[in-house]
Amino acid sequence: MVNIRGRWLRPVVFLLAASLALAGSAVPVRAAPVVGAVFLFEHFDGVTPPNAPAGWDVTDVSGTAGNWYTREGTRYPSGYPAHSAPNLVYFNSWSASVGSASRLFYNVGLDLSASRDVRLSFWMFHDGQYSNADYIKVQVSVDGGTTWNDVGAPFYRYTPSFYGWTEHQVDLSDYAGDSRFTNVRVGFLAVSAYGNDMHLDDIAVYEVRQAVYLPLALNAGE
Ligand SMILES: [Ca+2]
Ligand SMILES: [Ca+2]
Repeated sequence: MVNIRGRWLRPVVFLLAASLALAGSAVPVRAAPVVGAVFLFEHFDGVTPPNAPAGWDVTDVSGTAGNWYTREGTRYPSGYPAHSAPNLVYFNSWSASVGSASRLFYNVGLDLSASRDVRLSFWMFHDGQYSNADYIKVQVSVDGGTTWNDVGAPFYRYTPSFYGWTEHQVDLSDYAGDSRFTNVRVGFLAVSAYGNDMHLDDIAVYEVRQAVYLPLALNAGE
């Protein structure tokens, strides 16, 4: 059972309630997108730091100084809690020399073949301390982890005058809805520019269902 901690259940319940409240209007209501199947949700809170949860692996892509670890709260900058307590996962760009790169990836293939609209979301801690261009790229492998493709734009750690968690989303629909996509691995390539560390938490891969129409049958019997 995937623990989604009510994060998405609340909006879904709200939308259902809103649809029911409008049922008497007899006008079809188009609701906002809602979450369907959840293929992966990782909050990193079930392990003792610095260990990684089951299924998660790390590989160096450039140099060997880069590493990913779990931790209670941020390291550099220090003193900020995880997005979901107690743990987050971080890449050591504060320690690893410029250009060091390591991939954190879920080494279990996801079957996205039956879902058309799939997204990856995650929370990233941004800080305004050093303007160094440390960044993370989402990557996908469909051949068991041999080759990896970049998906979407990079996410830079540095954000002027800001210290906090931001949710990011990446569209994985190019890797879903086709029989080729029964074994999809997702990863995060971190590249150091020797600024602060890069911290992530609450990584999810899920299906989005669009265009929920009000069932007119709700009005039957009135
Ligand atoms: Ca390493
Ligand atoms: Ca967490």
